[in-house]
Amino acid sequence: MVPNYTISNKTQHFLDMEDAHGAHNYHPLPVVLNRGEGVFVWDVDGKRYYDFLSGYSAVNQGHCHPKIIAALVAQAQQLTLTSRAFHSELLAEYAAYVTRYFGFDKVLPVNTGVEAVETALKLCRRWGYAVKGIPENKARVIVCAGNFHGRTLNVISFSTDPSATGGFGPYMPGYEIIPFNDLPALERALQDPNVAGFMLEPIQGEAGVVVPDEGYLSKARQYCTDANVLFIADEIQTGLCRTGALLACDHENVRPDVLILGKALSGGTVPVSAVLADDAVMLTIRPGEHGSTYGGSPLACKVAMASLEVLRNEDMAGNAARMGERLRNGLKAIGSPYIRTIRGKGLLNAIVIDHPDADAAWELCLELKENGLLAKPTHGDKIRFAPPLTITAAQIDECVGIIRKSLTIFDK
Ligand code: IF1
Repeated sequence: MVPNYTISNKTQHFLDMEDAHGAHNYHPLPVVLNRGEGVFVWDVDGKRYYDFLSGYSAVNQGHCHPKIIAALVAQAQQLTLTSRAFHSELLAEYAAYVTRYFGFDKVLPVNTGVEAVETALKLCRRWGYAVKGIPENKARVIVCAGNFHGRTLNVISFSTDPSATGGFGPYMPGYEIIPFNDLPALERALQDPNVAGFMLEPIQGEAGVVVPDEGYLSKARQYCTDANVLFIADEIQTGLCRTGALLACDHENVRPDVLILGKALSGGTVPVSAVLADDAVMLTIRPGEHGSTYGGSPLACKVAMASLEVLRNEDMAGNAARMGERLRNGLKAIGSPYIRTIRGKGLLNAIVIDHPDADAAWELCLELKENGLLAKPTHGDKIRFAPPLTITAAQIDECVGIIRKSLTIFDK
C-alpha cells in the first residue's frame, strides 16, 4: 500500500523551518498552505484542494468570505480594541444582536473556545452556590466520557483521552464523568444534590462525530430541569449551521441554560467565542469577577455580526442539511469494504476505516491530498469530512469521486 509521495523542495523548506522552530505539539499532513477562497485552499506550489476540515468548523462560511473580510478590514481601520475598561459602540450593538439572534438575555464575550468553556463552568459553579444553594466548594459538574472541550488544565482535568491529560497533573476536582448517550447514567448522577450543571457536546466531535440517539438531548434537558441543574451545551463545533440547523440542540428543540459558541463565530478570522445565558444565571457574575483583555473587542464584535449575518443570509443551515445528506449517500454508494461506518449530521461527518493496517486512515488522507482533498484522521481509524457550508452539489459529487478513487490504494 504505502504510496510514495513526492514533496516539493518549496514545501520541504517550510516543513523543515516549522519543525526546527515550532513546538512539536501537532502532527499535520505534509501540506503547506498559503491561500484560501470558499471551499478551496492552495499550497505553496499552487496546487488547489477541497478543504474537508474547515479549520475544525471555524470556516463554516468558507475561506475569506468577502462580507466577513470586508467587515474585518473596515473595522481594523477604525477601532480594534478598547479593553473593557471603557465602553464601545460595537460591544453594545453586538450584545443586542447576538442575544436576539440566539434568544438569550445576555452574552459574555471571550476569545477562544476553551475560554468560553471555562467561563461557562465558572458561571455554573457560581450559580450553583448563589442560586441553588450548594455548600461552599462542593459544586460538581457532570460531563461525558469521550468529551473534547479544549486544552486548559481545568478542562483536561475531565478529559478521558490519555494523550490530552498524561503528564499534566494534578487535575482539578469537581467533575463527574458519565458515558455519553446514557440517560440512566445521567439520572443516577443527577441524584447528587451538589450537581450544578451537565455539560456536553450535542454531537461529540473529537470522539469521531458521535451522534447520540434521537431523544437523548431532549430527555437529558428535561432531567436537568427536574433536578434543578444547568444544561450547558458546548456548540463550539456543532453550532452555527454545521449540522444542518443553527444549533445542534435545535434538532430536538432543546434550549440550553448556557450556550457556548466559538470557531465559526468569526468565520475563521480572529478568535471570537461567547457564552449566552439568561439573567438568572449570567448576572451571578458581577463586575471584576471575570473578563478578558480582547474579549468583546470592537473588531471581534464587528466580525461576529458579519459572520452570523452571512450564515443566515446564505441559508447555510439548509445547505449543510442538503449537502450532508448528499455526501453520506454518495459515500454509501461507493460501497467500499474499507469503510466500516459513515455517520454524521449536516456537514459534520466521519467515516471509520476498516483495514488491518493501523496507519490506513493516515495513508488514505495522504492519497486524498494527492487527489486534491484535505481531511485529517482522528483516533487512528476515523476521518472527519466537514467541508465549508457553501459547498455545492456538483462539488460534493466531485469530492465523492475523489474519495472513491483514493480508496483504490487499498486494492493494490
Ligand atoms: C486542536 C478536536 C475539533 C471543541 C469543542 C471546545 C473546543 C473545541 C467542542 C476548544 C476545539 C478543536 C481544537 C483543535 C482540534 C479541535 C477538534 F479534534 F480536537 F476535537 F474541532 F474536532 N469545545 N476543537 O471542538 O476550542 O480553544 O481550540 O478554540 O487542535 O486542539 P479552542
